[in-house]
Amino acid sequence: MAEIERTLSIVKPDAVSKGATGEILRRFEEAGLQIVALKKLCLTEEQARGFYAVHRDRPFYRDLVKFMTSGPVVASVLEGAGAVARNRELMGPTDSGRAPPGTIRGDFGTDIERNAVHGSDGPETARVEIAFFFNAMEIQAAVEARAD
Ligand code: 3AN
Repeated sequence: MAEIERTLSIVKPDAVSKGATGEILRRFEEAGLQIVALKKLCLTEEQARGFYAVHRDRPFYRDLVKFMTSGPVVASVLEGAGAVARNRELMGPTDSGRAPPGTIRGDFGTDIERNAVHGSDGPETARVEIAFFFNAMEIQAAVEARAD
């Protein structure tokens, strides 16, 4: 049995604007991933630049930041057995143009930039990315509520 992990998910502006947020969150829950924290927000340019800082020297960086600040996003912390890999399976490959039907990127994305969702690529990245969007109190409150 895989270890219980947490991962960060972002429903990106393309998927939020087409009304796919509910269906995407439903797929997480159906796959056994619990939503332990959730928020809808608009990223500032500075926040988007910071979140994608690892890509700052890539040619697509400017467009990526522009896209990620083009409308609201829905960020969540997902928890479950092998959550990082499970979420990446549900998302499908980065390029929505190549992602198979049945994956989130295949069903709701358009291309490699407008690809509907982000998901952390490993447990350590997940810790950093979760802390970028949520403070400890926001996550703890949800976990305690669930235990009642
Ligand atoms: P993933 O999100 O699947 O881990 P990364 O980390 O390689 O993929 O890329 C981060 C984000 O940068 C992607 N979700 C995508 O939106 C964007 N991106 C990656 N490669 C390209 C590219 N060649 N052109 C445009 N955008 C890209």
